[in-house]
Amino acid sequence: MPPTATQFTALVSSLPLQATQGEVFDRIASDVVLSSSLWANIALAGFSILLFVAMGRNLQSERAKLIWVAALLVPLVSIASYAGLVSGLTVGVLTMPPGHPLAGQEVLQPWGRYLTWTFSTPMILLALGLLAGTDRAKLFTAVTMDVGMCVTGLAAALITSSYLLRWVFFAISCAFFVAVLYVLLVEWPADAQAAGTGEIFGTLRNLTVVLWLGYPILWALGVEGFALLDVAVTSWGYSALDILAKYVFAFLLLRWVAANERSVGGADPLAGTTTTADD
Ligand code: RET
Repeated sequence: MPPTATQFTALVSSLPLQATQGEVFDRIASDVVLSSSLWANIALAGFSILLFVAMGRNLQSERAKLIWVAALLVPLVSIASYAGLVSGLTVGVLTMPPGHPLAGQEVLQPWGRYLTWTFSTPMILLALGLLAGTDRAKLFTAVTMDVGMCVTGLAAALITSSYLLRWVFFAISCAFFVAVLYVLLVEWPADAQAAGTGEIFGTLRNLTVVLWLGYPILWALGVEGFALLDVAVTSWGYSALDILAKYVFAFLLLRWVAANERSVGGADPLAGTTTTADD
């Protein structure tokens, strides 16, 4: 017997990602804490784009320009990311699996965040790697491990079939993250020292490592993991981390590059420290 209209509505609304965009949009708009966490970033990303364009307009060397474009792409990706979230396009409604603290309940899942990190975080690493004067192999390692971290983090957030598998993907994502941390903490400091950018690299590396560690912690404490924090608070947590890890990071980087262009100017931006020292 085909389902009645009421049964059908109940069935559809219990399926993940099946709430209409309009419904999700209304739910976000009616939650002041949640929507302000998104709009604050749209405003800051817009401001950062204008500021960064102005800061980089006089750069001459190829490496400095590459760092600038990478830094500029961070708020550009961000504004698109947050516009996607606020519109409801990249926010789903998930029913959590048995075992999860909110098992059987429908929760809003702003999965677009994880998707767009796949594009923004490689830009942060590209800028840092260029600043450190690293080579292609290490840059490739950092960026691919980082993309692995974001994509498996997205999987962890979207799995509704098994609570265990959410954590399995969380662990896989953490393993990728360890590789990124290794490059940041072990490989690049030595490169930056050799390239003469050790001090600023050290500052930005510390900022990055400390803030990036906040993301998996928030995932574990938020609705995705142990659900100790609600959706709006989790969203503000990510937004606050984003403000520091993206706009403040990129601002400090660009300010330094604009004032010290000679220190980062090499003919081949990805030649590694040995070659660029001879340029
Ligand atoms: C997830 C959950 C799974 C485990 C790990 C994570 C790490 C995320 C990080 C995100 C950084 C994002 C930034 C965005 C700026 O645009 C995916 C939360 C390790 C480190 C800096």
